[in-house]
Amino acid sequence: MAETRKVVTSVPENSETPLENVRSWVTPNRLFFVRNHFAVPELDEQTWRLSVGGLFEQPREWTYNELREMPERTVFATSECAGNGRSFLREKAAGVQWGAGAIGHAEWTGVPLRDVLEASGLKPDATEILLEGADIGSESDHPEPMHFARSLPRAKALHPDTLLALSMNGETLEPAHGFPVRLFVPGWYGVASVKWVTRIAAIDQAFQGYFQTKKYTHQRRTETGLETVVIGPMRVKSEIVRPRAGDSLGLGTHRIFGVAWAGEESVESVDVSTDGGQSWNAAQMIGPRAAYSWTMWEYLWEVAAPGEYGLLARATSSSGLVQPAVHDMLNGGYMIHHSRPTDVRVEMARPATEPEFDPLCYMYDMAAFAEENQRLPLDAELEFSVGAGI
Ligand SMILES: Nc1nc2c(c(=O)[nH]1)N[C@H]1C(S)=C(S)[C@@H](COP(=O)(O)O)O[C@H]1N2
Ligand SMILES: [Mo]
Repeated sequence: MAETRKVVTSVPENSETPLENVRSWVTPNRLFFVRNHFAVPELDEQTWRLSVGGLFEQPREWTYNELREMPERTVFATSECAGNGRSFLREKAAGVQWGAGAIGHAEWTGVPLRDVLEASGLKPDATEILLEGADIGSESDHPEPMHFARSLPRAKALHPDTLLALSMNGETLEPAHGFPVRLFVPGWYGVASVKWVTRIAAIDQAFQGYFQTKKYTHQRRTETGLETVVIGPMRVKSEIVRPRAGDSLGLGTHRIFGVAWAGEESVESVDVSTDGGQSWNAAQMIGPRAAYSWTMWEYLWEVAAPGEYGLLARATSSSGLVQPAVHDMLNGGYMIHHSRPTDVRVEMARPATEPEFDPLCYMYDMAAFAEENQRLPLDAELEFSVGAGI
């Protein structure tokens, strides 16, 4: 049976990427995690309309074909749900109980949001761009039905890499991932990337929507106390993919393999500890290292004594931000990016079971992917995603 997403809740669908089987830089669409608050709206590309209104010189409406005729741009980027890893928190937090797999990495293609905003003459006094999805529903603390909606600060909305995405990994968006058109905000937690977009409004006040102010916020300490902040850029984080927590290994050499990402930045390095954080060793980076994109890494661990081992990985971003050791309680049930131990047992008698695989096969997978999509060699493609970020 073909591999599928790991279902956390089925109505609405919330499902994880089967992270433990990741072997390629790009996550296939059918395995890419899904985070839905409400039922997937049934949209038809013939009748779909995008209304652009508010602080514009010429408010207008777009059809799907009009949007498709605009110049396209492609960005490789990782998307992580802000609640990813919530089930591992010692103090249970409300919300979907995600494991580690509410994350994926894809090639996103679409029309820069900026081009659509400029086509309508965005007024200088617009401070935020509000995007609304066609999906509608209620939450336990908000019984009135509402659309999923979020705003972006003007600067991020105008960044050329912020896309009204039409395709993912060279394929038309799946309904679950936002067909026909979704916003994609590289480097930001998934919540910013509004799916099934049907309405855009330019506004001059802070948007007060439910998913902007009641959910998907965190606290920050200021000189005068605590301040509520809207969730934005993804934090630096790594994840050990193999071995898995609870595995029993034999004596010998083991390949510790994982991924790391750093929001709008690229990953500079990953360090691995096999003694619960007392000592650290540099991991080997595998494949591309680019802004917005996750990077694969490995560390060859030679273990000569049986026992219980706590494996840890710690990523550092290109600007020197380091993954923290503990969860920041001010983040609540979001932005869970500390190094989480992967506890394994090493036994005297057990033979090494981890199948050997050559790092070159990762490179091969990427080349095959690019070829299959009849694109340029992947290293040329990557120039698109190496943005400065904001
Ligand atoms: N319209 C709409 N957009 C949405 C959501 C949603 O429920 N409705 N969920 C958001 C959240 S919290 C995340 S993490 C991402 C998930 O995108 P994906 O399902 O394509 O992985 O979509 C975001 N955009
Ligand atoms: Mo999310």
